[in-house]
Amino acid sequence: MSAQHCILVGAPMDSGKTRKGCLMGPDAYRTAGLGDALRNLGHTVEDRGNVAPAPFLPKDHPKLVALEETIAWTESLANAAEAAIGDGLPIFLGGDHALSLGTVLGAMRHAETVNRPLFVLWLDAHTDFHTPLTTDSGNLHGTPLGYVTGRPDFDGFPEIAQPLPQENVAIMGLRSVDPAEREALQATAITHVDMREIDETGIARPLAAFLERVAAANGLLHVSLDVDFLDPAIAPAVGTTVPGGATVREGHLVMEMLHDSGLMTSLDLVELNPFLDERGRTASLMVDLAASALGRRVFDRPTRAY
Ligand code: 5AB
Ligand code: MN
Ligand code: MN
Ligand code: MN
Repeated sequence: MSAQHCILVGAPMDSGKTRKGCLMGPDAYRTAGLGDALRNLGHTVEDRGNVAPAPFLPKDHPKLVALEETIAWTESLANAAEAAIGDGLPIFLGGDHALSLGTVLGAMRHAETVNRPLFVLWLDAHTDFHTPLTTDSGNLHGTPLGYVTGRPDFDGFPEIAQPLPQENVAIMGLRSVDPAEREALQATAITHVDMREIDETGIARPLAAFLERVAAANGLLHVSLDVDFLDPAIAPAVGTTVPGGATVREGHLVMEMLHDSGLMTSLDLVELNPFLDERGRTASLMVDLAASALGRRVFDRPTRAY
């Protein structure tokens, strides 16, 4: 992949759940040296600063956490994402995973404009396939894949004119799926790869198969990397830790394959909660993973103790 114009877009969104701290994520990535890491790989880097939510009036809801604020972020992030994807390779610095309600919507709008199909790779312990009606926790960071694939009951959110086709979505890293999500997902054509399958066959095989489909369709590829895709022993800075996640090498291998494919057109880094980190190790690991996705090779990597 040749030199890219990388566009950093901060999304200090914290409304997708009750536990606070993800709003510090964009500054943690900047502090951990994301911009320089990408520049050292020969890319140009433009930091557009942080997005703010559209104006909103908070209301109490019997179940959903910060619904109005999350809708407001979805509106502003969809606009920021649509604009940035037309200008280069945006990297959205979260912020919790509810930010993908907006970034994927923006990517969908851009894909429609350039008349190419959008594919989404979701690297996560969770499926994030709830609707506002099926969620038990009321945390909307568990809903973005439900929203963009056109599931119902997202009242008040921007209308999804043309949902993302189920065949264009792959979720990898699964190990915590709620019963309602499991039942709904099983009835879809969404590719879902759990940790058992990754243990048995490795992550390279299902990923290569998905990337081949993206390439064959001349698709755009949005990648959404949730910190909890990684094992909490190596990535503790996340509210929703689930043991048994991806290793450092599995994470890097995914990113290296994405780079070699040349297919990735936008990237979310989500759910980092710097308040829960240990001496910045999770932020640094996420920066290293992003660098691998932008061409850093194993033999170029600085030695670093995680
Ligand atoms: B994350 C859970 N399914 O709905 C829920 O971290 C967890 O963006 C959602 O993947 C986790 O609250 C959302 C139990
Ligand atoms: Mn997630
Ligand atoms: Mn998750
Ligand atoms: Mn199934």
